[in-house]
Amino acid sequence: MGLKWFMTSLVAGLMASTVVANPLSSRTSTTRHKKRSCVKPCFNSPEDRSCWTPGWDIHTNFEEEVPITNVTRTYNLSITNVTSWDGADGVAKPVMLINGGFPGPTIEADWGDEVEIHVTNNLQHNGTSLHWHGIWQKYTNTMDGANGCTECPIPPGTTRTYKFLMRQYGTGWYHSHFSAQYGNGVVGMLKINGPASANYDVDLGPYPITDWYYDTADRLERASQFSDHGPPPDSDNVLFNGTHVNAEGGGRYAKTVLTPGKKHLLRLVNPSVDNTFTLSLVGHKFTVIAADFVPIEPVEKDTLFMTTGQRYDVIIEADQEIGNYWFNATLASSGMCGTTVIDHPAAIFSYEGAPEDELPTDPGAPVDAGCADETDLVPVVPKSAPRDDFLAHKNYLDVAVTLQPYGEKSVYRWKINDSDIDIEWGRPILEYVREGNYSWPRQANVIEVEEANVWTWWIIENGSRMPHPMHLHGHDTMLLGVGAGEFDPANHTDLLNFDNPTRRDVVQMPGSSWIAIAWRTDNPGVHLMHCHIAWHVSQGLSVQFLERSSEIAQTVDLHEIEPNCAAWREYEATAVYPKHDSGL
Ligand SMILES: *[C@@H]1O[C@H](CO)[C@@H](O)[C@H](O)[C@H]1NC(C)=O
Ligand SMILES: *[C@@H]1O[C@H](CO)[C@@H](O)[C@H](O)[C@H]1NC(C)=O
Ligand SMILES: *[C@@H]1O[C@H](CO)[C@@H](O)[C@H](O)[C@H]1NC(C)=O
Ligand SMILES: *[C@@H]1O[C@H](CO)[C@@H](O)[C@H](O)[C@H]1NC(C)=O
Ligand SMILES: *[C@@H]1O[C@H](CO)[C@@H](O)[C@H](O)[C@H]1NC(C)=O
Ligand SMILES: *[C@@H]1O[C@H](CO)[C@@H](O)[C@H](O)[C@H]1NC(C)=O
Ligand SMILES: *[C@@H]1O[C@H](CO)[C@@H](O)[C@H](O)[C@H]1NC(C)=O
Ligand SMILES: *[C@@H]1O[C@H](CO)[C@@H](O)[C@H](O)[C@H]1NC(C)=O
Ligand SMILES: *[C@@H]1O[C@H](CO)[C@@H](O)[C@H](O)[C@H]1NC(C)=O
Ligand SMILES: CC(=O)N[C@H]1CO[C@H](CO)[C@@H](O)[C@@H]1O
Ligand SMILES: [Cu+2]
Repeated sequence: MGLKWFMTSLVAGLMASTVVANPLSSRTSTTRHKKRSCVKPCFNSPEDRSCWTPGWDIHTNFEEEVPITNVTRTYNLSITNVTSWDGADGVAKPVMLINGGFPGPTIEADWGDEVEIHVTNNLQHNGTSLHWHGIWQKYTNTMDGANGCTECPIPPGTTRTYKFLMRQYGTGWYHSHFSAQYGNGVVGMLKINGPASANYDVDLGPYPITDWYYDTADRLERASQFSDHGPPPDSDNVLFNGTHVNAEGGGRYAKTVLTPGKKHLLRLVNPSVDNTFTLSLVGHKFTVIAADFVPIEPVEKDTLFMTTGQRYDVIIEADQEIGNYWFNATLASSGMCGTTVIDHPAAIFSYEGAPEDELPTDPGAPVDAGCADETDLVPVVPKSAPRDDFLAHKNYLDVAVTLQPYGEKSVYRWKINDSDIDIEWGRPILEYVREGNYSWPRQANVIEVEEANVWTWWIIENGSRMPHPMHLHGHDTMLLGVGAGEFDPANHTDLLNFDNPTRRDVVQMPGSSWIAIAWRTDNPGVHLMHCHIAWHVSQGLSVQFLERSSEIAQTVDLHEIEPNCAAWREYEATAVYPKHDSGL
């Protein structure tokens, strides 16, 4: 560690402001939370990753405090349409890319930095909008990138700037929220440096594992809604860090180099449109230290289940013989959690000094893959919720798949609380809020949550055999419990955990089951909650929570969205392609 780095950290740490800018001034809290902070000055190093800078560490309650650095990191992202691209697995296909690659550039920042991201839509015939998955956008709701909810899509040929503070740290990703467009490749990673709950030597960075289809997401989504079409398509490949061999024998395996004897931090991300994976590395274990953007008490796993949208920060210790090892992504045999035509998708983890051109030889023990979320994920910063309040104030949201006539045919629609969402790109709910107009269409699926700083309770019941990865914008959800069938308050309340349960931003709701989740109304704004299977949200599986609507205008300038909305409405009036799904 260089002296310059040390001095910079020291100065930044000493100057770090102790009060988080809070536009709701009546609620500004000036009291520092008591932290188990280091007795010695706290610096992040391989010997102590729990430290960050003096006064800031893994125990800091990051929901309430941020080490504001006054650093702004700037990125330019350009989204283009490429009719034939073979840069992933060697098979040419139509894509939409960010700065010409898949995944797009990693947005990297330190905890407490601000980012300013200029997004230019260089597509000819699609809008776009970029959502920063897992970032709460507290007091910056207009930056959430959920078109039809918090903004209008960015029309072709124009640029919009997203600017926000990194209140959280860890691993995330960003993606288009314009229909199923992210399935065409409009995806990138977020890496926010901060403390960690276990030590490591080397940060290997983000490692996305994703399904990959040779047809376009637009065509697949349109086809998969028809009842005579059969189940959603198999993915044609699974990419590891953007690459893999293909079914015809071309392409190449992704290869990651490990330093013998060292501990490596790997930031796993599942940016799929449909698939879930159970991950394993032959001969090695994963020490899991974060689930989504929430640091957890370190827990060791031989295999790790990761549904669409989720992330895991894991530490891999290179303590085996020097050699090449398979890193496998196993799919559930039920087919309910996605399917692929590729046999045993895998990547290579290679120790320095191992033979360069040899494939690993040990296939490892077969992995028993299911569709259920990991358990035993205990957040480092504990949060508990009041059990008594749950029974009095719980809400039900039932999910059901229905068939609706569509010309001569019929199409699937995913309903939640009896309505499939259908947002209007040119009329985001934030615009209604600015106008004080509460007469949005029923299919905006708006749920108003007005009371400030209270827990809200949601029991989501699943009327289908299919599991759904449920993602909430604007908050981490507390997962109180999961069970089969219908939720029965008399029989099931005792099974719920209110004492520091798992918190994260995507939870897997199993088929024919219920989940009980909770979140606190500490973030005025419009926040989507949706299934992260692209086909399901396209076909309606989403609501938008309108939280503390009367306070939103005190936290963000709602006029900010208007120039882009005006440009979008002008474009949409003569657009080549019409909107053909929920818009999300
Ligand atoms: C950031 O700027 C604020 C306001 O100018 C200042 O009070 C604070 O000390 C600065 N923090 C750092 C780490 O430079
Ligand atoms: C972004 O683009 C602008 C305008 O072309 C340019 O001035 C700036 O240097 C670019 N910034 C980065 C970080 O690439
Ligand atoms: C992408 O290019 C193809 C082929 O040139 C064209 O048909 C399609 O409309 C374009 N899509 C967008 C969104 O620009
Ligand atoms: C986006 O572009 C694709 C072609 O690239 C097209 O199939 C689709 O309909 C377009 N969607 C919208 C809403 O413009
Ligand atoms: C992922 O790929 C990028 C670009 O090729 C590379 O720089 C990075 O090291 C790779 N990450 C891992 C964990 O292998
Ligand atoms: C891992 O992938 C390799 C290469 O496809 C395969 O031979 C091996 O059987 C797989 N192992 C597991 C545990 O899935
Ligand atoms: C579900 O929809 C009904 C009818 O629109 C509404 O009265 C009810 O409040 C909704 N449920 C929730 C939890 O918002
Ligand atoms: C509210 O917005 C809707 C949809 O744009 C519009 O039809 C209606 O007239 C507006 N209501 C008021 C009171 O402005
Ligand atoms: C609770 O479960 C028992 C056994 O499964 C069942 O007989 C009983 O009806 C359930 N209670 C309620 C209130 O549904
Ligand atoms: C809302 C809803 O459809 N709930 C169903 C969820 O699944 C169980 C078991 O299949 C059914 O009993 C519920 O009716
Ligand atoms: Cu779903």
